[in-house]
Amino acid sequence: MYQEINFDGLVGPTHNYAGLSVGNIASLAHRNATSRPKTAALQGLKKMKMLADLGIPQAVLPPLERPSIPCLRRFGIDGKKDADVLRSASQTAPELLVAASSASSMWTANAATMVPSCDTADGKVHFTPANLSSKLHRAIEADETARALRTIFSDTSKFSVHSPLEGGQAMSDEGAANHTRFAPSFSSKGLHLFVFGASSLKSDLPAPRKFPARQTLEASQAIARLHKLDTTDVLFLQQSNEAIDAGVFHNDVISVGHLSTYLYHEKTFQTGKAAIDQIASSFQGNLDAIEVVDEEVSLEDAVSSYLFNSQIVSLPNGKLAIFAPSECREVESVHLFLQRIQSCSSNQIEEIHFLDLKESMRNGGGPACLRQRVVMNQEEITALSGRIIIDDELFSELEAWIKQHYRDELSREDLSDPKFLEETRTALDKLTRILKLGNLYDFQNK
Ligand code: SUG
Repeated sequence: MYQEINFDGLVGPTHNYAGLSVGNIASLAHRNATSRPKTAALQGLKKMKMLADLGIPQAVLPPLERPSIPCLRRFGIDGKKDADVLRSASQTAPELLVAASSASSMWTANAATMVPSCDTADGKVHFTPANLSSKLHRAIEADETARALRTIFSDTSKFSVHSPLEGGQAMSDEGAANHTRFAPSFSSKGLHLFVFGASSLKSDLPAPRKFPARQTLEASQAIARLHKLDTTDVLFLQQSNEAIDAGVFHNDVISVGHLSTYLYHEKTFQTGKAAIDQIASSFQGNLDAIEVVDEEVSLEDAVSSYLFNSQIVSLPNGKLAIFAPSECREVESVHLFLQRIQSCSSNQIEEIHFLDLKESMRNGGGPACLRQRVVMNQEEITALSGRIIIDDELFSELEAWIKQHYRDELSREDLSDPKFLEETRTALDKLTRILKLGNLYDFQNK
């Protein structure tokens, strides 16, 4: 019996608004605003608790070490002590320091692409950490994410954690945000939909004009091969350029799939309805396709509310629930749409919950961005390392830890404060003890 566990990223102590993501409208709109790291982390943790309380399996992934002094050193910023490196970076390369301080690893939908063992030729669970090569602050996550995944999914007889794809921009990969597994049940073989924005090798495919496409076809194809998926269980479809130019920088900002259900905007794919027909005909089950037409919810409303970044999850009774950002209640067209699908008996959606994730949302990260879905059987779950499954006790410890170690507010200047560097390290060091992850971070291994 397989089940899906949501691995949410714990928001790190450096959560801030640096405006680093061109193409992500919320990120640019909040550039240099004062952030509230404590609130952000508590909002994320509350989401985990809410799902766990409803009987939906929930786990947590630790944040990465930020500011990343090793990263600054790799880019040539020297100093005897780490505080010297920080000072030198703030004086000579302030933009680099900001990139090296981003708490962006919270959006674990971008941590990796994962496929379960029931779908792979070698019977292993496969992960490829995303190289995130389209943005510097995200690209520097990849190797550390690989380390964290190898620490937790450490049993190599069951889990295969690949290295992030090499090849830079041509192999640009953003992980599960552009990947959906459809299956009649968690235990049955799935259909893997890989959505890409552009191709690095085929010149005849259209590309967006205003904003960059973050996923290439070639990266998606490489992952499908590495994960030993059957070619008949794989589909590669191009995201609509119009959507990317409207701020849909990942496919999970315009569609969300879960088991047999697919909630999508009519402008999701470059080939429109033909793409949906392809999914339906390749799927070994009945696809419950819920289309949202532009007339009902415009692309603009979809992007500002993050409707499609809702999580769809299975409740213990087998019915589905939607966890939507609270912004969906504020955008009238979206709220009306949600009320309509909840009252409609032709779909499996029984409950709709709203989540206050405003701190993450201001950086363009909604509920679904904050989680990596991992489908595993019982043996694989038992083989996990660390203490990462959310229960009442772990929740309380993490809550107390956040309250003790996080700042209420953070601004750009705080990132160059050596005291802040120490604070984050004290916090992360303690976190590895709570989560029983050993010395995960570079600063612990010096
Ligand atoms: O990569 N924002 C993230 C948001 C990621 C959302 N993830 C998914 N859709 N799955 C990004 O654009 C903003 C950071 C800043 O500006 O400070 C940022 O990185």
